[in-house]
This record gives sequence, structure tokens and C-alpha cells, in this order.
Amino acid sequence: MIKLNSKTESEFVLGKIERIEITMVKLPLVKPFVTRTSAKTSKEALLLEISANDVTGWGECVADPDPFYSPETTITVYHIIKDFLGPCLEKGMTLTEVEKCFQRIRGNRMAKATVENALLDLLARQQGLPLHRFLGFPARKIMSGISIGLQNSLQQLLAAVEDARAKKYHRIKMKIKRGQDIEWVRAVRERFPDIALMVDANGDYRLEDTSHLRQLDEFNLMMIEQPFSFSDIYHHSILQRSLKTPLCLDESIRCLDDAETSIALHSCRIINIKQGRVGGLLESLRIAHLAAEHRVGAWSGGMHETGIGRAVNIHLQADKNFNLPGDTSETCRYFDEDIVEPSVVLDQDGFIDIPSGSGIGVKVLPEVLAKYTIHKEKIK
Ligand code: OSB
Ligand code: MG
Repeated sequence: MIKLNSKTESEFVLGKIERIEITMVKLPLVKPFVTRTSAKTSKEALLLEISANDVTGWGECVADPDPFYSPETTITVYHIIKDFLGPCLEKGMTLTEVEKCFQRIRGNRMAKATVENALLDLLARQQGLPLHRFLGFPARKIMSGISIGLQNSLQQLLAAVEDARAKKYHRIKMKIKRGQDIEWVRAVRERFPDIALMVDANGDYRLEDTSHLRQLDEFNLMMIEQPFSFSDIYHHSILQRSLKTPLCLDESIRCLDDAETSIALHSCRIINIKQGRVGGLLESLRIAHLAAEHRVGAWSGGMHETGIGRAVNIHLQADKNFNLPGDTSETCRYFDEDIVEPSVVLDQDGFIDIPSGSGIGVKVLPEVLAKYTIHKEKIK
């Protein structure tokens, strides 16, 4: 059982749910983000509001409109929340009971995370506590990290890395793919011998590429993220045995069970926990705890979240089991205008402060939200 602010999760009870509302937003990205599976020019997200006792909690779904990162999409999430998860919620339920009710619905963890995030924001606001305190963690400075998408030229990549280094990001991740890997990493490493550097392949390689990937061992990388398929755990265990560099799993870890399997098989030495991918904060805390017990590293991944999801990821990292810098970057890297205040900024040492207000601690700006809204629907 996860302890929430010294009480157990079963002690917090839902009031009468007065309103559940879905808002779909589409925000332009400052720069297109390219991975080997997609090129994104805007951030489309499903937002959820749940109101009870005149308090509103917000949740942001990490699913994209396309199934190129995960099988879930904004529309499948809409369907699952409207027809299955929303109807589960009843007055008087504890969080444990909500999770139990959700278990009957298989998979669909991005949808579940959205509802759980909104409920936790709501309950924390009702207690007048910032989300991290509600979860039982004192505030601390959060480490930053940046994920640089595939670039058209080496010059562009070197410029992006230089920019990130100057901003004092604690760790720099570069995307790689077949044909844009060893020599690109070599060039970055030669120019920047001291940066904390890692790569993310989003599943572009196969077991046959093992000897090719072994060339990455000479660059002192913090880790190689998701070299093999989103659906693989076993082949990663074979690869890890022949590499010095730690492997990190992202797409392959859908839930605690996957983390247990991966740790048992030694498929990775580090886990990228995206709370929105694994079903929410409670499952994330369980995975991070398990990882720490097995001396497996853990960090909080990003999905280009707006200020709502970004704030959630920041609160989550108050848990010291998130012991490596994640993909939490400044707002201005993604959006010229965000739907919340305040924006995420780095201090002079590259750290991020946790928002101090109650719940997720950021304020949704109604006019800005309206400007980027593409669909709105009350489902209760
Ligand atoms: O593979 O970690 C990934 C963004 C969208 C989908 C998948 C990934 C990413 C990132 C960027 O790497 C993380 C971020 O800056 O939010
Ligand atoms: Mg990744």
C-alpha cells in the first residue's frame, strides 16, 4: 500500500461528483519534434476536469492523436473515460476502491492515469495540500533534463546540445535511429566530453543489431533508452548482457508487472517512468519503489505535456526514488504560450522548483485554454 501523507490512500473519500468534463486542446509546438516514429508540430491533449464539493481537479492525458508511441490515442481515451472509467466513480469511494474498480478494465492506462491525476488534484486541493505533500513527500529541488529530437544536420544537433548545456540541464538525451547513430553520438561526445549524455532509439533496432549497438559503449553514455521494440522485454535482457552501458526501458514498461519482469530478467538497469503511461501516480510510486529496492535507477519521463501534466511530473519527483534527472524541461522549449501559470523555468543551477499551491499548484488560464480548445464535452 502506498502511504499518502502518513494516512493511507483508503482514508481519502470522494465527495459527490458534480461534473466531469473533457476538453481537447491543440497547442502549436515552438519547434517540430522528430523521432524515428513520428514528427510532431503540435501538442494535442485530452484534459479532464472532475468537480466535487465545489472543488475542481485537473488531469491531462499523455496519449497522442495517433498510435505511433502507444496503442492508446486521444479518441480511445475519450471512449474509455466516458463509457467505463467515469461511470465507476461514485460518492464515498476511497482511492483504493477506485483503483480496484479500474482494474476490471484491462490496459488503457493512459486513460486511467488521466482520471487518477484529476482525482488526486481534487483531493489534494480539498485538503489544501500541494500534491507532493498529499503524496507524503517534502519539497525538494527537482533535476532537469532535455530530450532533443532527431535533427536534419549534425550542426543543428551540436547547436541544440550547446544550448542545453548552457542552460545547465542536468542530463541531455538525443534521439537516435538506424543510420543516424554512432557517428552522431561520437561527434557530440567529442565536442562535449563532460556532459551527462544518453540516447533514445524508440525501438528502432533488433537483436541482430547487437554488435552495432555495442559501439555505443565507448561514449560513456548514462544509458541507452528503448533500443528494441515497444513490446519486447526478453531481447533487451540478452542485449544488456553484452553491453557495458545501462539499458533503460520506456515503452516496454506499461505497469508494475512489466517492471517486475524486466528487473527479474535484468533487461534494464534504469526505468523511464511516465506516470501517464503506467496508469498514474500511485502505480509510478510502486514502480519507483520496486526499482530502488533492486538498485535499478528511475526517472520521470515526459510526453511534451502542457503545464498541467508537467506540474504532475514535477510533484512526483519529490519522491527520492526518482533518483536520476528526467525529461522535465522548461515550458518555453515547447510552447510560446501555455494554458497554465506559472511556467516551468530552470534556476541558475538547472533545478526546478515544485509549485507550492494546493493540488498541482498551477492555475489554468481560461482565456488561453479557450483559444486552443478544439472540442469540449460534459460527460457528467
Ligand atoms: O520516447 O521519451 C520518449 C516525447 C513523446 C513521446 C515519447 C518520448 C518523448 C520524449 C520527449 O523523448 C520528452 C519531453 O520532452 O517531454
Ligand atoms: Mg523514450
